[in-house]
Amino acid sequence: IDCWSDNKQRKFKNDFLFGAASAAYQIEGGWDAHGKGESVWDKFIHDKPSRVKDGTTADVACNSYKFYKRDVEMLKELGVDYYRFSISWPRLLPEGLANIRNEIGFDYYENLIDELLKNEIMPMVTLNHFDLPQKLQELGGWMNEDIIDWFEDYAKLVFERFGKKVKYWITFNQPDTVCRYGYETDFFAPGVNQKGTGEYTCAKNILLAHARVWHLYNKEYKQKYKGSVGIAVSLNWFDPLKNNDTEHAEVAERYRQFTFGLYTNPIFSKEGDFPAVVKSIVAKKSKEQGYTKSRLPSLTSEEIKYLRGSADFLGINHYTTVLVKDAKQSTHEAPSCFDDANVESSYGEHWEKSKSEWLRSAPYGLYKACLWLNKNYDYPTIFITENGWSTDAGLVDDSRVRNMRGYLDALLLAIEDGTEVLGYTVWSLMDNFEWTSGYSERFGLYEVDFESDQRTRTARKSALVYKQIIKSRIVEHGWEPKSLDISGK
Ligand code: PNW
Repeated sequence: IDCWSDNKQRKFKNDFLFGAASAAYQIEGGWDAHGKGESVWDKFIHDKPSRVKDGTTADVACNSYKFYKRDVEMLKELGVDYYRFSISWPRLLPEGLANIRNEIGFDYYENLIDELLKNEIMPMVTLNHFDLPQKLQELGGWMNEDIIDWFEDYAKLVFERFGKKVKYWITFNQPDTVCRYGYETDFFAPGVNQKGTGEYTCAKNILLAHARVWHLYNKEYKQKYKGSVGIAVSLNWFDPLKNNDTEHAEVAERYRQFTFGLYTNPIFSKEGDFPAVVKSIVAKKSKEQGYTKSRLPSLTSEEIKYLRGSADFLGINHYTTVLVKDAKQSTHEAPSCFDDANVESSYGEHWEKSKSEWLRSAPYGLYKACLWLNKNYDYPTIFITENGWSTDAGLVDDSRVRNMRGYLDALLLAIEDGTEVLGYTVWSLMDNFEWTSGYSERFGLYEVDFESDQRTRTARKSALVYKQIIKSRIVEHGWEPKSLDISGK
């Protein structure tokens, strides 16, 4: 029980939606099957396998390309309302552009969607979850503004084919992660490592690509299909290291703007544009560093208008809380987006540790993040598009259960205080390829045996607990499953 709990029994309303998430590259495998093109992640890892901690690849992963029906069966076992998955752009358009289409790829997603609908599970589809077609990267990827057209062409083909069956769309998963780790550094694909400008240039183009596709849907499909289009942003909470300290509070706020604010301010704030504090700091540092203009590109007044309000909902991928203080003498390489933000981060001493270095359990952060969004963006419509926990392999995952209950409690409080939340999505339905951590960090409600040809999936304890929460719509801390058999057969 959390210290801020008052023992009042809160309940999720009947129309509150529960889901589970995955992403194409992390689960599908079939990396070159039946005409699929190469993605930046295929190339990133094939070129240098040592980039992955355990030396594994996602070439087969969970083999959902073959076993997607089993995935739907699991979703059915859990009793979720929706499944958040992503489409691999290079599986549909092997070279990224609309001139060459891989019909087998379209059929794969059609089959998956039909299987979901047959089981009364709504598809929530992410158009791009990190796996950009490599051919487009060779043309500059997110650094080339032509990509706004390319992304629109891709989205149009997807809406034409699946618009009738899919009501929830997400343009991008964590554009912040793509730009910061893929373009500013070489930690993630495509590993461009352009310090000082990589993140900002990428951010502008990816935001405009998002807005283009929201406008496209709004104009051409909204009336007909009545769906909604949002964006999923990495939105952890940043608290001041020292509470009740004005300087620390300012630093935490600055860091919020340098991380998620860069992406949410242009779309969800009343004034639009990149956050004022980011604009002024980057302009000032750029000048000191001898640049002729700010490393942060400016947005024209038309672009600001075009971006503002260009989402039907805000998807938040929320995992943890980080405590920050000013770095004073920056320890970060300059110029870089890290030097611009200039903070040092740490975690609460007593926060439970997961298997991932960056992930500690601090549910109150979700509550605070929601209140911040309400205050700054006037009660936006929110989906929790990801929340989860990593462990070692093993079916009894009590730490995941604790974490999930804590975050759902926090969410209930945020809702009680007026937050407009449509649904909650667990990351992840099953263990999968955790990017550069390979299979060493398990996020699944279902364990996957990566040694077996069948990639056998088995429910963990947390799967049974989640099933019970969905059914009862309350978070019962003492509840224990009678057995680990979820199938009920
Ligand atoms: C998300 N952080 O990434 C991604 O959307 C998923 O594909 C991924 O598997 C999952 O979370 C677990 O990592 C994140 O440092 C990566 O706070 C890093 C952070 C958060 C989310």
